[in-house]
Amino acid sequence: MTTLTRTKLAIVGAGAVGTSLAYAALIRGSAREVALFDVATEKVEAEVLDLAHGTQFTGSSTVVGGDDIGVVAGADVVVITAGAKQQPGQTRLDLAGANIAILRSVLPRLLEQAPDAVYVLVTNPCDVLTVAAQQISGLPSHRVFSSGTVLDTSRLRWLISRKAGVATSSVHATIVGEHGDSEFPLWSSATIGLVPIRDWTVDGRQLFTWEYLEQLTDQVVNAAYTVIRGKGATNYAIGLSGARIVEAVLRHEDAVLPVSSVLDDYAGVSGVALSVPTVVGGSGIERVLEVPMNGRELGLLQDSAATLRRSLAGLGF
Ligand code: 6V0
Repeated sequence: MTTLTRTKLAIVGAGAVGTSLAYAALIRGSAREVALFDVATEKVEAEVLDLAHGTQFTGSSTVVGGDDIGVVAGADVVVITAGAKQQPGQTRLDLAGANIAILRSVLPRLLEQAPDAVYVLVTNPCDVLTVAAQQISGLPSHRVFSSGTVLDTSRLRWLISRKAGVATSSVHATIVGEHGDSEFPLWSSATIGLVPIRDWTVDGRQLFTWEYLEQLTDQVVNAAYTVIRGKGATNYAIGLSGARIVEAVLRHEDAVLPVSSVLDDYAGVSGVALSVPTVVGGSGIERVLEVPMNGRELGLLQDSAATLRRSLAGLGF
């Protein structure tokens, strides 16, 4: 995959997530230029050098960066990964106050440098931060959204593919709602190939019983906690998820991805950002898709929206 036009991806925050995104974007050729900005001078300069030293093997991409916000100038997409991350035992919503303060300080300066960019929030709690970023920046909601449940959906598809013995790309199942504890899968529309997941059988035996689907849901919801317990951060899969989203924008793909944007009367939900299948293209959010949901799923979506609304209200949004 190569990108022929001049495209620039700016990444704010050169920590575990930002650098993994840069690495994934360089290898995948997601953008012609990748720029990393971080306030930690030595760290960002070292990360840029280490990435640059490998560009002989990454096609025509270049990588630049530093502690001067000017490095993001003219970016087409800005991905924000700066901020505090979950410690063992913390939920994503616990991070909101500190990370909104970072947004308030950095967003106005980013907008000066990259006034026409599409802004993608990865920092957690990414749904809450999307509403905050939209209000702080005044950007139209199609230009500021979050990676939402793209990562969680990838986790779910991997689990299903392993059980069914098919390629991950042949699994069509999506996690929607908060990127956090109230997220849930849309089982009513999940298929493996063209087969509804509940009809998938091996030797005449149903593989995906309700009990098993519940276990899969728990594994996805708890995936980040499991990884963080073991290695302190999740970074590779979110790096790849971020690169995929960036490509959808820079290549004007109109790809359907479960990103999170501020909704306007979506199944009765307004003013809250949460993930639902969304067409992502050159303008950012091209269209939020109405998808079939059964009564239970609609109820879970309302519950997830209510969780986020309470969190936003507590933060003065
Ligand atoms: P990290 O490794 O601590 O890196 C954070 C970086 O942000 C550090 O290098 C800081 O110096 C930098 N930083 C802090 N303030 C600023 C600022 N004002 N301007 C520029 N840089 C700044 O954290 P990590 O990379 O592991 O995680 C970053 C965020 O991503 C956290 O909030 C995570 O919770 C979140 N994640 C979100 C995911 C998602 O799916 N949305 C997935 C994984 C992690």
